[in-house]
Order: sequence, then structure tokens, then C-alpha cells
Amino acid sequence: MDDSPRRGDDRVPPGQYVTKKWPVLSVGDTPEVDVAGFELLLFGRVEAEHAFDWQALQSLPRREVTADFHCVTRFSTLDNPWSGFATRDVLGAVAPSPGATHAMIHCYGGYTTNLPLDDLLSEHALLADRHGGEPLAPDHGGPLRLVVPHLYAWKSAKWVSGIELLNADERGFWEENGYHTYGDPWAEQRFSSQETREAWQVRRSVAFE
Ligand SMILES: Nc1nc2c(c(=O)[nH]1)N[C@H]1C(S)=C(S)[C@@H](COP(=O)(O)O)O[C@H]1N2
Ligand SMILES: [Mo]
Repeated sequence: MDDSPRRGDDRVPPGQYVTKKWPVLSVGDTPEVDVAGFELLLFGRVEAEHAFDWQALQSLPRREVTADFHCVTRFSTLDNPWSGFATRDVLGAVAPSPGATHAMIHCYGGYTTNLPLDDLLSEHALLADRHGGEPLAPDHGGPLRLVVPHLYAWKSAKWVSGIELLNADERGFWEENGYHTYGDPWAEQRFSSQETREAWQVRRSVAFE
């Protein structure tokens, strides 16, 4: 799949405005996550589970990605300088079981979000522990957050604690609460009512053929 950053006239998705501020958007309080007790568990549809502690994670090759960030509440921030570990390299520690197609991201504090495995493993997706050369601030997901630049920012889960591979799409926190299951900002896939409407339009076009 192509997750190349957009640079031209369509750089900012429809309905978004660019801000230079970096707002904090969290459902609950910022959890306290100490790197000393940190664990990232890869589980679910994998041949064998694997847990990274902080040190093991740091031994992976470092990946830098400069990426735009699009929140469904309509703000976008441009050129965020992330540093961390390619999700491809992290997931490289496990062999997905045959039929693993999706992932559920689990977080300290209980937040979850779902996405297709191909999107999770896309070239510019990373598990970031630094921003602008500094350790990621707790409010912004430190010590470790997911960054998937080509999907709406609610997919970029903060305080990641686990990645569960699934053999079907399941809904995470916001997806259960009305957000779109996929969330492509360029297609304005904001809410699942849109999905319902699209599905209905397909049914209707079939019915009236
Ligand atoms: N664990 C967790 N991750 C989360 C959220 C959250 O509430 N909890 N909010 C999401 C939403 S809606 C957005 S827009 C971004 C915001 O990231 P920021 O607070 O660093 O700007 O984080 C996403 N990741
Ligand atoms: Mo958001």
C-alpha cells in the first residue's frame, strides 16, 4: 500500500485547517508510564507472543519520519519530526498467523484503536519515542506512541502497551463510539454514519439497477 506523504496542493485534507500549536487530545487522564516497568506485548494471531521491554525496543534500528498529523476535530499540524522504530521492524519479532489481517492497538489507560495490518506495517508508520529531538512528552503519548500519518490521528495511539493481531476487523474505542472504522482523511472518513450511508447507497444502487 502507498502511504507516501502528500506534498502538493492536496497536502491538507478537505475540511481541515492548519495550526502551529500542538493541542493535547486525550479521552482520559495521562497515565504514568515508567520506562523501567514498560512492556510492549505482541499477541493475538501470532505464532508466538513476544514482549519488548524498553531496552530491547531501543536496540532496534532508529527510524525518523517527518509527517503531517490530521485530527478528525479538523486541526492539522504539519512536518512533525518523529523518531522511533518502524512498526515493520517491531512486528518483525513475531510471525503473524495465517489469516491475520487487522490489528488492535492497546494502550496504558485502556484506549484502543483498530486498523488493517497493511496500514500498520506501511512504510511511514512508526512507534515514536521522540519528537523534535526530545523524549515524547507524557501528554503526547510518552514514552511510546503509534504514528500512522496517512490515517486520522485517533489511530495514532498514545501510551502503546500492546499490539494484537486479528483475523477480522474489530472496533476500538472511538470506532465503537461513532468514528469510521478506517479513517482516511482524504476521503473524509470521519464518522461511521458515513459508512452506513455509503453501504446504504450501494444497497440502493443494487436495488434500483
Ligand atoms: N491512548 C490514547 N491515544 C490517543 C488518544 C487518546 O485519547 N488516548 N487520542 C487520539 C486523538 S483523537 C488524537 S487527535 C491524537 C492526539 O495526539 P496529541 O494529544 O499528541 O495531539 O491522539 C490519539 N491517540
Ligand atoms: Mo483526534
